[in-house]
Amino acid sequence: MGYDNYNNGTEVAESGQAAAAAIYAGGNGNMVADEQFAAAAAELQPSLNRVLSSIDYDLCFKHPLEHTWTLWHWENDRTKSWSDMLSDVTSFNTVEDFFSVYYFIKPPSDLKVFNDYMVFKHGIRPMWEDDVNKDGGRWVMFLDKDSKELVDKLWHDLLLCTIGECFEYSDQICGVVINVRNKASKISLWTKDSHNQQAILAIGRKMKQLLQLREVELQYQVHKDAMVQAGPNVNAIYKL
Ligand code: MGP
Repeated sequence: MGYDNYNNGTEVAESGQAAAAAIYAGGNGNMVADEQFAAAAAELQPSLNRVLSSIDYDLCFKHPLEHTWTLWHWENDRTKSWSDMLSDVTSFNTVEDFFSVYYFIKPPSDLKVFNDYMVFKHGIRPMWEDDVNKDGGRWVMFLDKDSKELVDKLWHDLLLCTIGECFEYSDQICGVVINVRNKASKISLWTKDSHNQQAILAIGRKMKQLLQLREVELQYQVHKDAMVQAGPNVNAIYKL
């Protein structure tokens, strides 16, 4: 598609030249002026083509992300198992496609309670059981007293930092999740190795700094603990 558009620049320029020549053909019959105009137009044509082509190229060029990411949606339905409530919505691998998705879907503040968004590297399912997550954990913040605007902003900022690869040890990052709940919405960043203390702490400190969390506490919970300690009181192995 990109190259089709790129080539259109030349076509537009050529048709512009033809139109100019056609208009000029109906002129006052001054042959010298006609020839001078034709010569000048021919001389300018290559630069005009280049300008039009580069405008077209800039308009069709998308900025690639380091990874392809998949957006998942989870919605509570008592008739289904937890994993059956998950659906894979779409994937994106450019900045432009990310924003098309981001502005198309509802912000977390417009979601009903017991709805989640998950954005994970393509190929990783947003669940404890996935091979890449099974030895991992998450940095999680509990947003109970915070405004909906702040929750939307934190989600937006964490998404951008994650897909924009702002974290050191970004190979450790699996994805991000927001759980919209009555008691406290939760935003988390999932990492793949809960034994890699150095990477976990570097990621947590960066998250705290980039999102300007100050008083908001971050807790690192291991997925294997979450599997057996269902409920809000999962042990945190690090707190920042
Ligand atoms: P939750 O949706 O992460 O938190 O987990 P919520 O709703 O705030 O509840 P709380 O328990 O943290 O207070 C709720 C429940 O969903 C868990 O107890 C599991 O039963 C199920 N669940 C959540 N996750 C992330 C998974 C998962 O990855 N795999 C499976 N099998 N079940 C999960």
